Amino acid sequence: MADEMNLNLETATQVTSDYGEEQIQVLEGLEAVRKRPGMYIGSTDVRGLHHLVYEIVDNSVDEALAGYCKRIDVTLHKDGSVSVKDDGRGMPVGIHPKMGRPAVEVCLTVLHAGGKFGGGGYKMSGGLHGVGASVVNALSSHLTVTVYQDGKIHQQEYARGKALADLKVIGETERTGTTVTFLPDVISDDNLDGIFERGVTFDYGVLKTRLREMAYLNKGIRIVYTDERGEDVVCEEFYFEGGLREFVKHLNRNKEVLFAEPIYAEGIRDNVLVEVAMQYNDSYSENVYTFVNNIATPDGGTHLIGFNTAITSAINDYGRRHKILRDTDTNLKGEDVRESLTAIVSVKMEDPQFESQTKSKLGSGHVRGIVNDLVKEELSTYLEETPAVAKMILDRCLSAQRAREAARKARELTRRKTVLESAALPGKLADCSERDPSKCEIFIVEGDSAGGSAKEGRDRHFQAILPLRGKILNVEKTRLERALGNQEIRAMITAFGCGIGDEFDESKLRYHRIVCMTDADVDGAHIRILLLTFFYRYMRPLLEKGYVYAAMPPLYKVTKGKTERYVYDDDELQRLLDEIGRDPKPEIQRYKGLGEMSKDQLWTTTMDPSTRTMMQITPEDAMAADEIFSMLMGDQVEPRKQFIQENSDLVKDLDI
Ligand code: TSJ
Repeated sequence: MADEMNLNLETATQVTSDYGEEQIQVLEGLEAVRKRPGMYIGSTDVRGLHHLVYEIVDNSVDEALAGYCKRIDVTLHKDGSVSVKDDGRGMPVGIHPKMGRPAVEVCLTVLHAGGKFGGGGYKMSGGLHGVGASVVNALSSHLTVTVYQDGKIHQQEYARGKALADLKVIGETERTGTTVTFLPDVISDDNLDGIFERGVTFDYGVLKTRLREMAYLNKGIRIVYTDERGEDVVCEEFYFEGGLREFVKHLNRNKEVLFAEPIYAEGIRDNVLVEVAMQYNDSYSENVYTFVNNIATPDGGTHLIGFNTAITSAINDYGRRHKILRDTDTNLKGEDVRESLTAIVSVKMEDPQFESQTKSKLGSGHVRGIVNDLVKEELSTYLEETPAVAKMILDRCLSAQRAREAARKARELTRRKTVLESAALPGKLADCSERDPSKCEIFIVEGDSAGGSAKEGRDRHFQAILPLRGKILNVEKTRLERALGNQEIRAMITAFGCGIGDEFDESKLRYHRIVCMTDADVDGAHIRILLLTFFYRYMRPLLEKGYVYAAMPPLYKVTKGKTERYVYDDDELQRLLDEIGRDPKPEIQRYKGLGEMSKDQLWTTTMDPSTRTMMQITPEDAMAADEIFSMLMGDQVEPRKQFIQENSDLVKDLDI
């Protein structure tokens, strides 16, 4: 590590005695980048284009991490170029001893010449590509670097990686810093030798998300993002004093949280900087995001393992010490302590090792112990010092543990039933006589009375009826896992015959149309949301293959003289009244539930394939339901009530 720069140059040039030869090697290096851009930036589409910006911004972020830069400006210009400006020390302009050229020029023209210039500081960011500024230069039709240093402004320009002239002093200044402006080499009619696909341009939102993430991951850095391309200039500033703490709050912004301030730990050990923020919310999902050198590691790795082990052990230890976990209780598992948890684990280190080619999983072994030790110590201290929060966390984890146990038992029950095969069909199921699944339909009907009408009204050759009692959702909180323990849900699983989750087997499905038939009111919508959420999480292929439908029962029956008309919503009712007239008064019957319809009415309006309307439900519909479900099942009753009242239409129309 003593002089990474020299080392890199040696590999890049091999023969270092002769300046001319070095220059030739340098040019060949950048030619290689233009020949195989994908090897350096992944692709030449819009994603590759954005990588250029990240690559340059990383240099300024490194300067900030070294403690010398407070603000970074990123500006998209009208001509397609982009500027990155920082207020750091300014790139070194002195002559590089081996290359005999200014260090800034070496950095921008020699492949892999990034990193250190002899001084202190780490190359922390840019783990994913980290290919260096010279690659960006090689892939830009034009690039200008400006260095503000020691009272002078230095500038040099390049085209496709080659210097157009020597670095020159162009003026005087009081400030310090570095600005790079570059125009990506995009193919066009005027530029057939370009690199990037025709028509690619910077996406405001994509860059915004990444720059904001950078600001969250590096507390105290101010990133000012300006888009000058439109008629109005757009400018946004990202600055988070709390860093990861604010990141976690942002991720939890739409959820109830267990305690207001995220738990935060930070420390540096063996040259590895570790930062962690965590906060529980009222959902039942786990959201733990990990980063190495500001790059996401979606497949986790040693830092994640260290974190998981640490929180599991710290929470168990606390529970034992304070007798919240009794001697007879089993230890909480990792999944119990991570349910409802939102957390960020960020490590910054030199030379991280990855397990996969895509760098999505950290492999460096020593990081496991470092993160584990630090998080365990800090979290244990926090729990001891904050007993009220500790109690809430333990309660939450214990309830997750109980739910896990219940879910296991429920799964065993349903599994046993599928093993017993058709003999175990639920007693309430009125099955059809047809055995070819492609001809069979099953109506899931809310309530026993509607179930009764449906059983009488159906065509028993191909239509099966499974009545559900509307009870499922009257409980304040329902975990899906707990729903699995519910008799009605179990009846559904056995009736369908196709199993759930990992054991799902489409070939065993007994009906190719699964129709949710619920009342057109809030309770009905509620039940439908549970059903869709359940399908979405445990039987998603059903939705993907288009097997799931919502029945469309009418809201009104309008009778005038001898004509009867069924009406499906309020707008339609008004239109009909306009059409047939309101004098003499037509008789309007409003159906409050399916149970109010006679068997014949139910057949004609909702079940008869030749007259009914049904909505096929897509996985996207179900996903929306799943999200709403999480909100509806939140801890607080009031927001839920309010949501249902305000959105009864939306809830009702989820499947439309
Ligand atoms: F590399 C680059 F051209 F892409 C680029 C570098 C672009 C931008 C916008 C900024 C930078 C940059 C580099 N900002 N700050 C620095 N800092 C240094 O290069 C630097 C300065 C001083 C010392 C030292 O040890 O004295 C060391 C370094 C690495």
